[in-house]
Order: sequence, then structure tokens, then C-alpha cells
Amino acid sequence: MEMIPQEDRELGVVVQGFDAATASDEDVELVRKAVYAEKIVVLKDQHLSPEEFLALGRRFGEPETYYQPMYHHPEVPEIFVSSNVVEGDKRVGVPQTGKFWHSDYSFMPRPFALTFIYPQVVPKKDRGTYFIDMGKAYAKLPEALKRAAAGTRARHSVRRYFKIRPTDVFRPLSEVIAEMEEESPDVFHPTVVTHPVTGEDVLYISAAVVQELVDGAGTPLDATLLQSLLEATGQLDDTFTHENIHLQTFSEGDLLIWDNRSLIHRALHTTQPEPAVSFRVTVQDGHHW
Ligand code: 7UC
Ligand code: FE
Repeated sequence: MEMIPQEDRELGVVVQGFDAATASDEDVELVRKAVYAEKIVVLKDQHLSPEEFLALGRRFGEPETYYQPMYHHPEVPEIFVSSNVVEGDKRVGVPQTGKFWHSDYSFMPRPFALTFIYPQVVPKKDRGTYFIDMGKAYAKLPEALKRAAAGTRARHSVRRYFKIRPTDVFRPLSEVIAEMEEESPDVFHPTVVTHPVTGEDVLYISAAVVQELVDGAGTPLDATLLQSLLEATGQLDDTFTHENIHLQTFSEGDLLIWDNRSLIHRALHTTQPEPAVSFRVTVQDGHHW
């Protein structure tokens, strides 16, 4: 097994020669350390069945199944399927997922620690995922913004990106919304979290999910603070040229593992109708802030 920093990149390492079938506990430990230290690890040349992919995730933590069944892999429900492929009238998974700045499951009380993405059908054009390291982005903030964010909390909500399910057809929208609020009520997380493994301070907010910031007493703060923080971290740049934005591309056989506490991400979906399918496993690592 060999680890090589990604060329010309501030983030990530590439791992050659990791064989999930024969990897020792030491190998897994080295990869785990690299995920926390480098934020993204790309395992090259993986050939895993859905069951083997889940088994790999299990070596890093406790897999958590997505709360909505429409995303589940038909044989391995712990796998979340993002796919724009339709065969006849059958589809597996959900198209156009994550096309907005977010951290996986931040709208839940206990977001995932690590995300594993294993692309299955890789489009030729427009493939990849944008990332922002919110630990580094926090460190770079002007002191005045750091002071303003200190002690505040952020209200996270799935509302803006909750997807209408096939079973919702013909239902009144008010009922669907009431059900969404019942199943996944808004949650509060500290605006600045201390990463439980690395000890790094991370600005834990994303443009798609955070609705507002509140002070220590729970009183909503003026929206300009949230806007300034989103702006300063690069999340409002729709040209994706902000220095904080990293585009992670991938090739067939790549398996990406990332630190879902430190990074926010945003899928880059094909503009052309090219088939794209990706499998995802998410795990808890036994820590929480
Ligand atoms: O369809 C999607 O983009 C799913 C999104 C609302 N949640 C993914 C997650 O893990 O938080
Ligand atoms: Fe995501």
C-alpha cells in the first residue's frame, strides 16, 4: 500500500495497492488516520461487490442506513444509490442528489462521521464533486467573523432539498411537508464545532441546509452573519473559482472516503444526459461533538 499526496492540491491523498479483501487492521488504521489528517482519501483500483463495499465501510465504523427507503440499494439497504439511469419504468436510487453545498445528514441529530463514495457508472464529462474544507475556511476567517460566530448555533433543515417520493403523487403538499417535519425535524448544531478526533475547529454550516443562526439563548440572529460566513467560505460563488473550492474528480475504480465533519461538498452532475451511478456508504465512528 502506497500513499501519495494529490498533485497541486491542498486536500487529499491517493492510495495505491489497497486490497479490501486482504487489508490488515494496520492498513485500515493507516487509511483511517489519513482520512482525518488529509480529509479525502482516494482508494485506486477497487473491484467490490455491493456486499464487499459495505464490509469495507464496516471496518471503519458503524454503517448507518439512510432514513428514506427510496435511496436504498435493492439488495444492500445500507448503500445509498445516486443514479440517473432508468430501465423501462424501473429505476434504482434517486437522480440529482447532493447538487448543493451540504455535509451529509447535517439535518439529523447525529451526522455521519465518514462518507464512502464508490462511483459505478462514471460519466465522461462533468464528473466529480466540489469540496470545501470548513476547518481551513474557519481558520482563514477575519477575527471579527470568528468572534461573531462564537457561541452561536445553526438551525439545519432538509426542507429545501427534501425530494418528493413516488408515493407522494396526488398527495396534498401540506401533508407531505407535515410528514417531513415529523420525520426529520430541524436540528441545531454549534456553528463552530470542535472535531472530536482532530481537535480542529470547523465552521459547520452549509448554504443548502442551514436556515438561520441563533444566539446562546436561542434567539435568531440577523441573517447577515450567516450570509457573511457563507460568502467568506466560498459557498456563494457560483463560478466555483473561489480559492477554498476543490474539485475532486474520479476515474473508474476509485473509491473516495472523506471526513464528513470537516468537509462540505456539492455534486457536479452531468449537464449532458450521460448515465451516472454512484454507491454510498456512511458510517459513524463512535464520536460526536
Ligand atoms: O437527494 C438528496 O440530495 C439527498 C440529500 C437531501 N441528503 C443526503 C444526505 O446524506 O444528507
Ligand atoms: Fe452528499
